Amino acid sequence: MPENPFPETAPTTPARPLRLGVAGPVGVGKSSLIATVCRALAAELEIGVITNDIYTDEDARFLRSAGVLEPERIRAVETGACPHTAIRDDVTANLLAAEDLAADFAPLDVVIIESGGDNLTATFSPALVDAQIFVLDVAGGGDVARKGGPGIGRADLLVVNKTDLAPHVGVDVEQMVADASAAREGRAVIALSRTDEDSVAALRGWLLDVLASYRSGAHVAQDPGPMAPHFHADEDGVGVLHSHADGDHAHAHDHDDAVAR
Ligand SMILES: Nc1nc2c(ncn2[C@@H]2O[C@H](COP(=O)(O)OP(=O)(O)O)[C@@H](O)[C@H]2O)c(=O)[nH]1
Ligand SMILES: [Mg+2]
Repeated sequence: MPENPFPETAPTTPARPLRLGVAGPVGVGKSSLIATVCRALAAELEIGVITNDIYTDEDARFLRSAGVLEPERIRAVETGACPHTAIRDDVTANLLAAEDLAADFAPLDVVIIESGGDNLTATFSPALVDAQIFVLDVAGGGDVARKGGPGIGRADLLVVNKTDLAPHVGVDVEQMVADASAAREGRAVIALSRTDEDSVAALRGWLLDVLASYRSGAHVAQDPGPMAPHFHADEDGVGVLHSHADGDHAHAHDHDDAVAR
């Protein structure tokens, strides 16, 4: 083939794997969803996983024991007291882990990054992930989807998880999905249960579509926006109210307002 005289106009094939974030509060089923995705796609995609735990590598160990990937393909980043910082404000540790995985297991198709998940509004920086899933579960209540927040409103995909539990917790899944869709102005919503094959197929199809769009150069990483101000303990066990407004990269904890525990 003759050399392209206009290389800058040539379609660009991304040189690195798609990075996919999975965020949402503790217990909504993020690790289980990642295990489900790995199971559904392991035969056709090369996948690596990074977990973000506060003090442990619990999520990484769960995923290794699920046996869905070679254990070495699952890496843990320990984030300290403020896990959302590592996915939004200072993403260095996660970027290094993603690059190491991509180098060690080249060529990878997808690196999935699970957030530490302590907060309803934590979102990934578009500097870290190309696309992100926000996960809610029906057991958290049918009205959560209506309450909004950056992840619920603007993540690339919202998953309403554990739909098999809906009859037991009195939640109307269709209504919850309709509320979520309204809050998201048409962005994708999937009602998922790991025991419902059709819903797993929908999730699988969504990821393959995003991957195809990423590879074609058409996909643009979106920023759902900064998380809401929130309150939690810092490294010294002192309660602090703080925000992650864009530009707040110093992530200063205002100890004047600190509340001793
Ligand atoms: N009934 C039901 N339980 C689920 C489903 N997915 C996850 N779980 C359970 O929810 C709990 C929390 O799941 P986990 O993946 O650790 O949540 P994470 O903290 O968001 O990573 C575990 O006991 C899982 O077995 C599901 O589709 N249906
Ligand atoms: Mg987890």
